[in-house]
Amino acid sequence: MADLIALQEAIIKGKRNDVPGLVQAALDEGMSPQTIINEHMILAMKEVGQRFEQKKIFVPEMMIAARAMQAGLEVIKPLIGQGGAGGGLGTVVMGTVFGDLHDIGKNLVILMLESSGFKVVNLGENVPAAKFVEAAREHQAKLVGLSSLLTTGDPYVKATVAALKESDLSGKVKVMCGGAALTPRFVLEECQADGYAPDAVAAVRLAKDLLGFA
Ligand code: B1M
Repeated sequence: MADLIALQEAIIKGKRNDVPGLVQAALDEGMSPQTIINEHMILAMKEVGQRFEQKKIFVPEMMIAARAMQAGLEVIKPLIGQGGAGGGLGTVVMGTVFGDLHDIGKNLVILMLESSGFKVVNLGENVPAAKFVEAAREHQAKLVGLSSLLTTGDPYVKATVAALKESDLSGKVKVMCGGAALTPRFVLEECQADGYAPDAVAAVRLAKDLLGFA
C-alpha cells in the first residue's frame, strides 16, 4: 500500500530523491493526482510553514522541502496536463507579485488553468505592476492572476490591481488574486479586484466564472 505518511515526511524533511517514488506508488494504486496534491502534499507544506513559524526549522530547510515538493509535482504534472483544450478559453497572464519569490502555488494554479483549456503566460515571480500591465496588453489577455504569499506583498497586490484598472485595459481585463497571504475582504474590498480564489481548483472555477464560461 502507498505510504502517504512517508510521502508527507519526505517532503517535510526535504528528501527530494524519495518523493517521486512515493508519489508514483500512490498513483499506481489509483489515487487521483488532485487527492495526492491537495490532501497530502499541500498538507506537508503547511506543516513546513508551521515548523518555520515555531522556529523548529529555518529558511534552508524550507527551501529543501520546497524542492522535494517540486520533485513530486514533476511526476504529477503530465497527468494533470492531459485534457487541456489547447487554450481555447482565452489567455491568462499569471505572476507572483513584486518582492515575493514563492512559486509553487502559482505554478499549481497555472497547471490547473492550462489543463482546463486556458492559455497561460507565466511571468514568474517578483513581478512589478508595470510588467503585468505590459504583458496583459501584449498577449491580449482576458484575465490577470496575481499570487501573493507574503503579507508584506499586500501593497504590491493593491498597486498591481490599481495599475491594471487605471490603464487602457480597464474594462477589458479581469483581475483575480490568491495565495496564503490574502483574504477575500482585502482582495475584493480594498484592492477592488474582480475575484479571489483560495486554491487552484477554486481559481479555475473563478476564471471560468469571470470570463463567462461557467
Ligand atoms: Co516562505 N513563507 N518565506 N518560503 N513559505 C511562507 C509563505 C510563510 C507563511 C511561512 C510561515 O511563516 N508560516 C511566511 C509568510 C508569513 C507572512 O507573510 N505572513 C514565509 C516567509 C516569512 C518567508 C521568508 C520571508 C523567510 C525569510 O527569508 N525569513 C522568505 C521570503 C522570500 C521572498 O519571497 N522574498 C521565504 C522563502 C521561502 C522559500 C524560498 C524557502 C520557500 C519557497 C520556495 C518556492 O516557492 N519555490 C518557502 C516556502 C516553501 C514557504 C511555505 C512553507 C510553503 C509555501 C508553499 O509552497 N505552499 C509557506 C508556508 C505556508 O504557505 N503555509 C511559506 C504550497 C502551495 C501549493 O500552496 O503557495 O499557498 P500556496 O498556493 C495555494 C493557494 O494559496 C492558492 O492555490 C495554491 C494551490 O492550492 N493560490 C492561488 C496561490 N496563488 C494563487 C493565485 C490565484 C488563486 C489561488 O489566483 C491568481
